Amino acid sequence: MDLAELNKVANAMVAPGKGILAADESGGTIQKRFTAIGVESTDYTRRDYRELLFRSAKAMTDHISGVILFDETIRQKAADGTPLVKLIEQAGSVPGIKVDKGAKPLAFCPGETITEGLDGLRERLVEYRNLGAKFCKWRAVIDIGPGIPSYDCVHSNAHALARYAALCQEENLVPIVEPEVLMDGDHDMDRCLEVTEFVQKAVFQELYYAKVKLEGIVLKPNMIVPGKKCAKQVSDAEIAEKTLRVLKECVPPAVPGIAFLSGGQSDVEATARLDAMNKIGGAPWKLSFSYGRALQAAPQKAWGGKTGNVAAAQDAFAHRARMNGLASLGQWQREMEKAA
Ligand code: 5MM
Repeated sequence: MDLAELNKVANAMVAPGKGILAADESGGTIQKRFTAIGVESTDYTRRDYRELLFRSAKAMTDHISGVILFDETIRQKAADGTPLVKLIEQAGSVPGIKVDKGAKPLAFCPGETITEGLDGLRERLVEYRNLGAKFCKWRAVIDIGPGIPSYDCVHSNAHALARYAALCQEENLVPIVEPEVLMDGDHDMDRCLEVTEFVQKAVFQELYYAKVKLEGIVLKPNMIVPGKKCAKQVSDAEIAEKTLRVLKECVPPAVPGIAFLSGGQSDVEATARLDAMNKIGGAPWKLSFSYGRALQAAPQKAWGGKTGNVAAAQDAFAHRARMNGLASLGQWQREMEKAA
């Protein structure tokens, strides 16, 4: 393991004014996104859509530090034959890859999942490295509901995340460690806080046992928010304050950066809350983004599968990338959204 190299890549992934584009939707998820905009999901439409994102020169160069790809995408070529990975590299961005095989039902834990993909992972990492990946991603999913999450679910997922992260570092790939506490449901903000704290503590304990070097990871957590169906919603300021409070309790300062997931927040909400955290300031790690939906909802809508809409989709993507880049510096203003 070359820790200096891992640390260099991790720092590049959370470079000031930049963040990560999560474009690693698996087949089922991208189909759902395309269905919502009336586009059939085929090899070609998926390629065309992702190519338009990666060819958004200004967005990619100025505000996207890295891109998380899906297995299909890391092997795909643009319409002119250039590998999509090359487009990302040419923009000065770092290619990465989702290596988990998805969340599957956890035995004896109804309603809960365990993320799978450890079998054969060492060999897959070697292949992804040869295809150009510099970092990886593994997402654990923790749902909140009556009687859940269970200790088994939290512990099993934390253990799997740690085993994945150790394998990545052995192969000189930076692991994005993503324990996502879902915001579905009607639980309040305090319940999200309590569960997130439990999950983060478990994850960092397992990372320690697995000998993972924290200087060579990027953490991708949820923010502390009330469930979508909770009657009591709260201000961006409160979300920012509580999210920082929990993360300071759990995340050692050796971690170079925290790149949040958006998790179903609207795109402007995800930006406003990241900005609010950076405006508070004083955190020992960089606070950035690794958004999927919050970066892509607008370009997907603008594109709608039509070649004539590519420029409009790229403009929409560039706008969201810039807004989040500013939020990662605490320099975003709501009026900038209206102006656009
Ligand atoms: C882009 O969405 C990712 C892939 O999801 P599936 O494996 O279900 O297809 C997802 O892992 C994503 O990287 C994170 O959940 C963050 O995305 P959001 O949309 O929550 O910012």
